Amino acid sequence: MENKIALLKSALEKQVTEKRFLHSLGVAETAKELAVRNGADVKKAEIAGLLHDFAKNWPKEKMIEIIVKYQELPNDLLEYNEELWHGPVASIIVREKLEITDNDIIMAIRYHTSGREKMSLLEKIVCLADYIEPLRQYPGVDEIRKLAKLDLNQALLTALDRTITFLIQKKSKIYPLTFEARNSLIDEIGKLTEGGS
Ligand code: DGI
Ligand code: FE
Ligand code: FE
Repeated sequence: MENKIALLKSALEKQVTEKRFLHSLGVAETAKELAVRNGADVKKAEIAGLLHDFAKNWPKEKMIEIIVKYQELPNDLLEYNEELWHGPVASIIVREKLEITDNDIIMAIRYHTSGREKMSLLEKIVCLADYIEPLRQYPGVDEIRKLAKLDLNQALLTALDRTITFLIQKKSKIYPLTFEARNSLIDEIGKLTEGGS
């Protein structure tokens, strides 16, 4: 297994910039920690965290080629920001080229940027780890880091709020799955609060 991780690391290193590689190592470590804290599969978290940005530095044309060739991603993806493409593309490539067969890992990679309705535990972990790995810096990151130690859903909700606010300020389009992820988290948080205390 450690050998497998080492192989995946060297495959990743060939695809991305040095900076992106170090970010990916950070996401893998942070995803492992979040998995331990939240009772998820630690190995799956590590692999998904490591590979989530596998296609991040690919040219636009190469990403479009994969999206069109495999026809298994939502058709409207190409109508939204290019920044959303690398996760779905990576989810196909790791399966086809790196022999990752685990669907939980594949989906966590696929939805790490956009989120989606009713995200799995592993999807939440990878998405949040991406926001808070040690090398990440943006206003508000420390608050999300603190929340992540207390409550995965609240931390992810705060992170998505920040991204949505940031996109609105930029007058950018927003992919509907991001809204669906946020709405769904609010429902889940509500249900958990009703059930408790
Ligand atoms: O790949 P990373 O830089 O590590 O992080 P990421 O995969 O979360 O995505 C980067 C950017 O994608 C983020 O700065 C915001 C941008 N983006 C553009 N359109 C959307 C979007 N993010 C979400 N969640 N939803 C969008 O519609
Ligand atoms: Fe990404
Ligand atoms: Fe990332």
